[in-house]
Amino acid sequence: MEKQIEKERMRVIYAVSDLHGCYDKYMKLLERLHLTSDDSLYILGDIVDRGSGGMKILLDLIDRKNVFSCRGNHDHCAQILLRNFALPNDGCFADGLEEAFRLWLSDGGSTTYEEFLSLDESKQHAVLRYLGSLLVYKKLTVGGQKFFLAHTVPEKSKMLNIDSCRISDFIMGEPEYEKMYFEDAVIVTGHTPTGFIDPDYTGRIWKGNNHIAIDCGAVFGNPLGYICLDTMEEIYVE
Ligand SMILES: [Mn+2]
Repeated sequence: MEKQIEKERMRVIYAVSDLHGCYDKYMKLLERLHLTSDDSLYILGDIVDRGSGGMKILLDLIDRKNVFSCRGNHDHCAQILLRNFALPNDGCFADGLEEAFRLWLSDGGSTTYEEFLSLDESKQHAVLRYLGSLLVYKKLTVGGQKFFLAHTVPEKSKMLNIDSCRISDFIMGEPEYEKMYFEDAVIVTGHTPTGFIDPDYTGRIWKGNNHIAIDCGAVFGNPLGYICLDTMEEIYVE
């Protein structure tokens, strides 16, 4: 009987975002979750930049079968700019990217760039392949509730016509948190530290208008927050 109950344990789905190279908090999160092969964790982008452990996180993610990652603006820049500026004999297609490279380095990319250069060639290619495989967004139904997961979403009028959206809308769009986009689906995003949505929510998950914002600003010294989509429980890793 006990065995049967164990067997019927539901799969559990979690979401976290904006790890920004915080390798220690990422490892603590995994220790807390005890993911079984039936469970899933979705990382909603910005794995790299600012913190110094982005490459270590990516190399760990490559081998995990039940952790899925969406594309954030920092991951997107890292993929393009590392390929053009950090690989030997490359740079021949980098014309016009120099300004983007300089801006990226000053916006948190320098730690990623240095960490990438310290990897051996096979790991560099593995990291670039993984960055190239990131999801733009993911639609899920959990316990009958629909979810839309992405690094960010564009304004409501664009989002309601999703087929005309561009990839950039989901990696650097500006959500209208004050508007309800969908009656029947919950949007989950990172990208904007919750303290910028409402200062009262600094370091905590923000919820409103069928939208859950989960970037608590872990790289700025706040806890790493994550949410269980089955129970809506919020959990925080210091
Ligand atoms: Mn972002």
